[in-house]
Amino acid sequence: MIKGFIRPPHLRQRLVLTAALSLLLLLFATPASADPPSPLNPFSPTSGAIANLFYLVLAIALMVFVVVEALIIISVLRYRRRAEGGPEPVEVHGHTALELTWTAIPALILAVLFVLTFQALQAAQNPPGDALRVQVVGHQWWWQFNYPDQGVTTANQLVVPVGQPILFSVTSADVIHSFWVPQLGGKIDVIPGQENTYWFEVEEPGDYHGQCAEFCGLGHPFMPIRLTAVTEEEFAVWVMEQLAGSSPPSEDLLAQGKVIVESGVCAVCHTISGTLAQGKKGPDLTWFGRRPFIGGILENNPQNLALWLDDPPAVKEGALMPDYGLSEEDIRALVAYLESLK
Ligand code: HEC
Ligand SMILES: [Cu+2]
Repeated sequence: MIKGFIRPPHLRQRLVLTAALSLLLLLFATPASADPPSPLNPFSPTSGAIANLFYLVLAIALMVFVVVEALIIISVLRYRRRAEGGPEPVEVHGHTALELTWTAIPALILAVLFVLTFQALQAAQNPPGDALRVQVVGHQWWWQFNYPDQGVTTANQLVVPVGQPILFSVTSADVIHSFWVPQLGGKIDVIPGQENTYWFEVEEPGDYHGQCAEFCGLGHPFMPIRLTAVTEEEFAVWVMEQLAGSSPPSEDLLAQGKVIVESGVCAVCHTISGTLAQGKKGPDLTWFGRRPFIGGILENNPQNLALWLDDPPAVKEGALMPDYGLSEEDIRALVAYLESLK
């Protein structure tokens, strides 16, 4: 045996190590920067309530951590073996007061957290007063948004006014998804055959990023939610723009594109209001030319649209719009027509 080689570390070394590790843990527990769409950077009263709950739980956990660690360190120091052959330590069995205390305190903490969590959940479900209604339908792998009171339908892109509660009723056309815009509210399950409701209110204009938060198949990572919050006036203008009839294309190319869409190749799945295309399986294309993204992931411009029409699953893995082997001429006509819908 190599004497003194595998010696238990000194008490002071052990303390330094413990302190260093604790510091490291604290570093990791520090909230990340405000840049990513973090639930800890809330812009809605409901997400604010969730963030506050998180900080409360964190504070309580830190207090428990400090008290428990302090007791451990004090015990280690105070009751360490001081000398070889000292007296045996006294063995203690049961301590009613202590046991009652360490049962009562956690029970109390849990009871308080239960009540506060329940209140936050209730508040997130029932909007105060007048709310804008939005129906969310999850599809593999895109979002359908209906505004029943405005008669507007969009895909992947949500536009909402600031300072007004928005009441979402959420369901799915196929599998289970989860609707989540982290800075605005908690996750809500998107379940076929069931309607879940919840609300949030956006406090500041801007773009907010969300994402399907329940694995729903191949295209799951490409199921973003683009939410733009605008002023009440801008929202009214947006609704009017959505409702204004689409002007019939005059040029030959546009007309040709429209014919292809209406002939049934596209019409079985897509709706373009004011035309014969009334399919419901794919996104509504009525104002496709105004939409910033194709499939929610690709910038909407003629080049990208041509790429999409040429082979949708090549652009977005798993997309449920097949490659129709369209000719170059057909694609040109379709791009002209679809991009003119604005
Ligand atoms: C079998 C049904 C089906 C048919 C037929 C179909 N599509 Fe699609 N289309 C879809 C689905 C589903 C999506 C959504 C794919 C995704 O984002 O995952 C889509 C998406 C699109 C988009 C992007 C929409 C958006 O808002 O991002 C365009 C543009 C489009 N289709 C055009 C066409 C055209 C033009 C035709 C006819 C040549 C056509 N589609 C035929 C099902 C179909
Ligand atoms: Cu999904």
